[in-house]
Amino acid sequence: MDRVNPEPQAEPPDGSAERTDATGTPVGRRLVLGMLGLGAAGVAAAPVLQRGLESFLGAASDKDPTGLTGLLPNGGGFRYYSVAASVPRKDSGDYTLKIDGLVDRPASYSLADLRAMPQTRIVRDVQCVTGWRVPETPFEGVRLSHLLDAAGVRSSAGAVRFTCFDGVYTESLTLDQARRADVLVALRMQDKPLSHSHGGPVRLYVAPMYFYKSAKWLSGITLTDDVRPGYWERRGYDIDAWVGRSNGRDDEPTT
Ligand SMILES: Nc1nc2c(c(=O)[nH]1)N[C@H]1C(S)=C(S)[C@@H](COP(=O)(O)O)O[C@H]1N2
Ligand SMILES: [Mo]
Repeated sequence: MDRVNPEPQAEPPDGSAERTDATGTPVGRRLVLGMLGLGAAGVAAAPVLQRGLESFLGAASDKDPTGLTGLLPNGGGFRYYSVAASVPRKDSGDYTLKIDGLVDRPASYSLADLRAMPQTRIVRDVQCVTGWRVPETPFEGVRLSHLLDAAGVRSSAGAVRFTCFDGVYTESLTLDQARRADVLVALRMQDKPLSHSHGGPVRLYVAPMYFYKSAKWLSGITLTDDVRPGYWERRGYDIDAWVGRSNGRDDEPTT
C-alpha cells in the first residue's frame, strides 16, 4: 500500500501555514492560488519568474513558513526549496565556513581554502522525502571527515550541527554519520560550481540520506555533545533520514 508522506514544504506540522494576512485570508492559500495561475507560461519562464516570486514571497512575509518556494522548478527535475524568503548571495569574496564547538582547533575557511583541499566526487540519486528524485547527480567537494580531522574533534563530542547563512535552516548528524566517506562539504554539483539556488557556494551533501539533510548555504559546523534536531526534524522528520529506511518507511516490506 502506498503511504502518503507528509509534505513538509506545503504544510509544516507546526501550523504556521495557517497564518492569515490583514484581510483574514490564509497566507498559504492565497499564495498557492496565485502560483497555480502561472500555468505553463510560469514553467517556461521559470528562471526569471522564480526570482520575482521569491521577492513576492519575501514581501508577503518576513520568512516563508509555508515553504511554498518548494513548488518552484529549479531545473533538471529539481525543486527549489528555501524556508527563508530571501537568501543573501555569497561568493569567493565574502564566503566563510566556520568550524567550532567541541574542537581543539576552531577554524574559518574561505572558498579558496576549501578549493585547495582534496576533492571527492560522488554520483548518486538525489531523493527528496516528498517523492521527487533526480538520478545520478554528481556532487563534488571536501569530505566532512577531512575538516573534522583538521579541527581536532574532542572526545566529548558526539554530534555535528550545521547552520546556514539563510539565517534559518539547521541540520545535524551524529559524529559517526558525519565521518562517513559519502558526506561532503560540496562546492560543485553536476560538474559546475554550486549555483545560488542550489545552496552555493557551499552546501552540505549527505549522499545516503533524504535531501533535506543536505543543508544549503552552509556557513557553520559546530561540534556538540548530542544531536540537536534540525529545522525539519523539529517539525516531525527523522533525524536518521536514510533513504528508504526512515520517515515512515521503516515498517514497510523490504521486498
Ligand atoms: N538552507 C536550506 N537548505 C535546505 C533546504 C532549505 O529550505 N534551506 N531544503 C532542503 C530540502 S527539503 C531539499 S529537498 C533540498 C532541495 O535542494 P535544491 O533546492 O537544490 O533542489 O535542500 C534541502 N536543504
Ligand atoms: Mo526535500
